[in-house]
Amino acid sequence: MPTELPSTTDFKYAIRTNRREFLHDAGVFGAGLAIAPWIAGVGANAAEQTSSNMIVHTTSPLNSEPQLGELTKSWITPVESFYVRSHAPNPKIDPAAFRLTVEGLIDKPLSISLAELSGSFEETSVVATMTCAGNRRSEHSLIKPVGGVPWQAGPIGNARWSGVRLSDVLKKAGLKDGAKHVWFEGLDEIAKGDGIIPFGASIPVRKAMADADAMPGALLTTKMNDQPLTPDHGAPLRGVVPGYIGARSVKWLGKIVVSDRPSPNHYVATAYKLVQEGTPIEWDESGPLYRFPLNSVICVPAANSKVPNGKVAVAGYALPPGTPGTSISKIEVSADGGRSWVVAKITSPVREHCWVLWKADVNVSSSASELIVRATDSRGDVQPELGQWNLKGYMFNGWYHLPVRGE
Ligand SMILES: Nc1nc2c(c(=O)[nH]1)N[C@H]1C(S)=C(S)[C@@H](COP(=O)(O)O)O[C@H]1N2
Ligand SMILES: [Mo]
Repeated sequence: MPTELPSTTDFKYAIRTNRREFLHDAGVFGAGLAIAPWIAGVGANAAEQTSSNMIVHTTSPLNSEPQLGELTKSWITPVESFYVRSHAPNPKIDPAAFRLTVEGLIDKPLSISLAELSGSFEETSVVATMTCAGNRRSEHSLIKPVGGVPWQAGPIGNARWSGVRLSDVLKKAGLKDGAKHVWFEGLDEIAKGDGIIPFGASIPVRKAMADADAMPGALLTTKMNDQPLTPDHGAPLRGVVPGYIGARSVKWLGKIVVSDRPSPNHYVATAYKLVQEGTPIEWDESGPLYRFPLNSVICVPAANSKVPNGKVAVAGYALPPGTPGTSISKIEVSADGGRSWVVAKITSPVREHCWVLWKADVNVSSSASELIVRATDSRGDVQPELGQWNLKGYMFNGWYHLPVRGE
């Protein structure tokens, strides 16, 4: 197995080489056999299957993702099928005593109860996709092993989030000159080194204030799919930042700080960055991740299914990048290793910061060993053929390969 990335300037080539070497060393590389057999189900070994049909990676804290086939059943993901990614057990919060505090570079510090929040600010809802930066992490490990929860392609979901606009709360507090970043702090207690830290995030003030008609820059939410937030998803209050990786949408939100710089919290200052070696210098050189990348995944049929020779019904999701105003414009599926592509039919609404669901009838020959999907966004950007390996296994968005067995 390769232990280091070649120091070539052609990173794409390096990845391909490593992937081949990996397969070769693992004894499964053969002529015409691509990476497919390894993709689905990778990392599932340690995970536990529950009656709720979720793949549970860890129980305390809970880290779980749905079976892919569940995801394409509905554009809005039911809460029961929505992944959970928590760094510590759910904090116990008394909603009656709960206060959200707002401090920092503002004119008027605030301490707001849940009743005051819903009573003083206009309620609004948005449909937005939440996805973990570690979605598809198990595919990084095919190139070179990475640590962390071995997510398959299920830590993603689309929900209707209801609450108040963050911009309205910041306007009430009054932003001072020099206010550039908004920090969020959760009420959870994460053991880190010798101490306990909360989960934290931050977003630029400009993003917080960037409300469009149908799309707020960020929301402080109390409901998910028109029901009160569940403890796993951050009750009683969570931030939701459309277009950004899930890590910026802080659950159990207790504190907001307005600052001239990004949050020094571990999950902004160190984690959630793209690094290769992970040297202290490299961490310092890298900026925090914000927007999620263009992506697409095949959810049906299940991995390693036997598919008949002839037309096969294929379905999945595609996510536009978190670039403002960008939506999905095309999804293509190939059953011949990328030589020819069938354009899929989009079966859901098409919006910025939201996934689309799609389906396609694809002609599969008896020799086919995999199906591939790739998406194109409204700016004309196409998903890259190869995912870019990084130490923490974030943002994997290479063409998705689904292994199948032709008849
Ligand atoms: N307070 C707090 N907020 C958090 C987290 C956390 O561990 N603690 N995890 C983050 C990460 S990494 C993701 S991907 C999303 C997951 O949201 P979900 O569990 O509601 O799906 O929550 C984010 N917000
Ligand atoms: Mo995440």
